[in-house]
Amino acid sequence: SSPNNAWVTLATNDSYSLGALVLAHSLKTVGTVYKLAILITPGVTAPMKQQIEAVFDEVKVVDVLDSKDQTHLALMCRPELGVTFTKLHCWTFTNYDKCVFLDADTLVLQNCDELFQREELSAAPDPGWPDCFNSGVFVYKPSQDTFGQLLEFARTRGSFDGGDQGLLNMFFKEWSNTDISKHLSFTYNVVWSSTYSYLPALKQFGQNMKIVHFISSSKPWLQSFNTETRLVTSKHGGSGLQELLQLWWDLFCRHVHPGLS
Ligand code: UPG
Repeated sequence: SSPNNAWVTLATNDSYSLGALVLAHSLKTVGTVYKLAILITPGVTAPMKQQIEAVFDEVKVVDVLDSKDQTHLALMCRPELGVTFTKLHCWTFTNYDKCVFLDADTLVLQNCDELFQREELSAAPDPGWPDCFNSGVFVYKPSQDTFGQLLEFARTRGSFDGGDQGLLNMFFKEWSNTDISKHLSFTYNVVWSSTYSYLPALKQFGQNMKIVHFISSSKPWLQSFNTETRLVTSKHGGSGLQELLQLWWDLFCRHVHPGLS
């Protein structure tokens, strides 16, 4: 039997939940043998939660307003780190041996179950500053102890970008110069930026892409979609983005939309 591993994502509201649902179906489509788990907050509505429960093996509701928990205390000092704190809860899935966290705006194109052979913390470089890893895809080992240390770090040191990426890069700062096996190939987190791309590399290596990450304005659910032709039209267009957005919408139409109506 396969090890007790899980893919983990996060959604704090219904729009990110759409991303999480499509992501889950993309993982099923590529035939992963591992579990699907998700962190949600009370910002996700009841009907959406039902859809999520039908697809994910485990749904953990994190209530950031619970005044008795450690998280809330930390939050009071730094309210701007709300979503960051929520993502850190992924370390509390201690019922799994190892996990891979995926942002809700990622899409899995090919099976990548081999990621679970990597150790904490493995991630791919961020194209904006490649000495930092992008925190949209990372391999980690759930641990209450690490969770506690991360919260303490957040409370005392904060995050240099106000988000989880700055925090995690400071906490796991040896990532940049210690162990190359913790550097995932960019193909595991192809951060799609509308402002920059290395076109010849895309042409050469594009077919190796395993996970695409639709950051900022390229979020699939924010594009316009023609319900008659079933085609998406991106304002940001160009260089293969359109095709990837279409893949997202095809999964959405086939597996997610029927459950919503
Ligand atoms: N998220 C929510 N609700 C929100 C905002 C974010 O559930 O209102 C979750 C969701 O899973 C999302 C992730 O958090 O995919 C990251 O947020 P996103 O809006 O996708 O951030 P980006 O600007 O696209 O991403 C960069 C990094 C990402 C990091 C984030 C903040 O790629 O990994 O979490 O910056 O540091």
